[in-house]
Amino acid sequence: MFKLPDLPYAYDALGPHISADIMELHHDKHHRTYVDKLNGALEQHPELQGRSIESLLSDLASLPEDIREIVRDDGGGHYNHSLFWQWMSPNGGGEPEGELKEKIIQRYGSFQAFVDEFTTQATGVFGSGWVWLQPNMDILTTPNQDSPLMSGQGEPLLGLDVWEHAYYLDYKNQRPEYIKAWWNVVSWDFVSRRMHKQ
Ligand code: MN3
Repeated sequence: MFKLPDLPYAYDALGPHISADIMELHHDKHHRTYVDKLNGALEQHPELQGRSIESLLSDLASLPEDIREIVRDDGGGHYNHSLFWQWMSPNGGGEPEGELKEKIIQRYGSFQAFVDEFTTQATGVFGSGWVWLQPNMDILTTPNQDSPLMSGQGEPLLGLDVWEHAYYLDYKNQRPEYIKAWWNVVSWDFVSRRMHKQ
């Protein structure tokens, strides 16, 4: 059975950029619902229990049809959010260092150019979805709770949730304001550790 991971910091730790109200709702309600629904689906298929979330999401086509969409949506939600909490930190913001910074500059010309491109793509996601930085330095977007993992594009180094539930309480419908604020809490340390893990 999958478990809701604890936040690695207090609900109010990301203020004023992201409020305690949002963090509590987003983690305790939204993420918990993904975990509960995923577990509910797997209860009907004991043979799948014990598989990692990465293994389930990277091979959706092999899953029984009756739970495939639930694993895609709620399993995707669990995987994405488990990472999302770690992609933010009260000590975040600023710029990456070392090899990660070099790779970004090599691809985008400057760190600011990368931020601008990522922001443009995040702003442009229609409806609910995510924007990602991949190990090959591509920026991708996905709808709903889809992950690049599902399309064989590997695990993302960095991701941003642009569902309205991620920002509506603080920023109403102003997604660009949320994205601007989010850069102040990005944990480049965690992004860098994921890059070196691969
Ligand atoms: Mn979310």
